[in-house]
Amino acid sequence: MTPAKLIVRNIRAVGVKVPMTYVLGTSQQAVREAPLLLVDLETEEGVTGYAWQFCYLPAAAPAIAVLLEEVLRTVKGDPVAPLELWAKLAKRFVLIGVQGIVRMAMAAFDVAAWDALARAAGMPLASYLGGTLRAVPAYNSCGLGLKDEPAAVADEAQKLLAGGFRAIKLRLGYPTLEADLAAARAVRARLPAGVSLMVDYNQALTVEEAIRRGRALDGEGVYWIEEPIRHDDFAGCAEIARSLATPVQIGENFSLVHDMERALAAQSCDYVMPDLERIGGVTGWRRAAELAAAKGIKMSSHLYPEVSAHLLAVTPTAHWLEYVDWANAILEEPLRIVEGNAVPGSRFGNGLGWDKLAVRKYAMA
Ligand code: SMN
Ligand code: MG
Repeated sequence: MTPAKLIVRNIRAVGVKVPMTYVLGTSQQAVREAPLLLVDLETEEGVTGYAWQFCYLPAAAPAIAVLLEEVLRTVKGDPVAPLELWAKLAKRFVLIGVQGIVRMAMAAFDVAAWDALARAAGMPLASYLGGTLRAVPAYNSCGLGLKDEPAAVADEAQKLLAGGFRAIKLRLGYPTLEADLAAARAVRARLPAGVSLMVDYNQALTVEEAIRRGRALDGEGVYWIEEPIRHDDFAGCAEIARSLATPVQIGENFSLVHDMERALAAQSCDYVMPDLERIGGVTGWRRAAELAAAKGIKMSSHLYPEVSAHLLAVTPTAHWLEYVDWANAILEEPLRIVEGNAVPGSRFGNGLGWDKLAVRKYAMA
């Protein structure tokens, strides 16, 4: 059998603003609507590959769409060969820099390219990458933002256990250590035994304060402390990781694999959680997974649960899938959660497909 040959024909990108079931109240900003960019890679052969991207700010959606126009100008007519196209695009963007939203546009294209290849081969992405489609342990990362009352956070935590989740993530970074502890204790007290609690500071603290608050949390049964300080201070993260009993988790801000290499060389964390669209799409994720395996570090995902479920199935040190329901409203087939595991459907490719009516309803103006 000759492998299917696909040629890049067109990229379509549509911005949507989807209401979130739970407000994402981080220490930095509260997000109530998810600005998503839906990316379709069309090939001459009629196979289409899909990716969605969380844009953080609505303004980034049209900006990334414009960069995807430049991606298309660069690779139109080329065979869909993600490694080669990544290299070609990296050269095209070298002067502006393969970072920020340039890198996100490249990553969205890469995710859609791998999807098209797996669809053309008639295989789920995990199988196409040499693994087996399987259920992946997931934590519910919806909601649990900063709130005025610890009891309100605990009420939300209880709702988030629906679906049989065995772990949830609490946002911290209140004005005081006491308020952090009150929220963590209120949630912990409401969780059944055996349910893990991760906490995420979203870079709110200084090194000194992170050690102070982290030591207080050491006695609270927290599963990991995420991004306590600015994401690129790897020496500071290393000092915190050395000082605390609770594992330190970072990675959603790793920009491509070389950033993760620097983080691991600095021993800045106990666990890693790269973000599909910041680490460099499927191509970047696979490089990160090899690196994590070589270093023996457990690797979780950040956002993008549908595609990450496939990728964690081929990640040797796979740890937790971060579940968010943000894309459910516009997906033909939302990712299923069964007894706390993410269970990918048996569709070909990464399983994404748009509910066209919903896309029209939530389209950005
Ligand atoms: C997060 C994710 C997406 C936007 C803001 C914050 C958070 C997480 O850090 O890890 O889920
Ligand atoms: Mg985080």
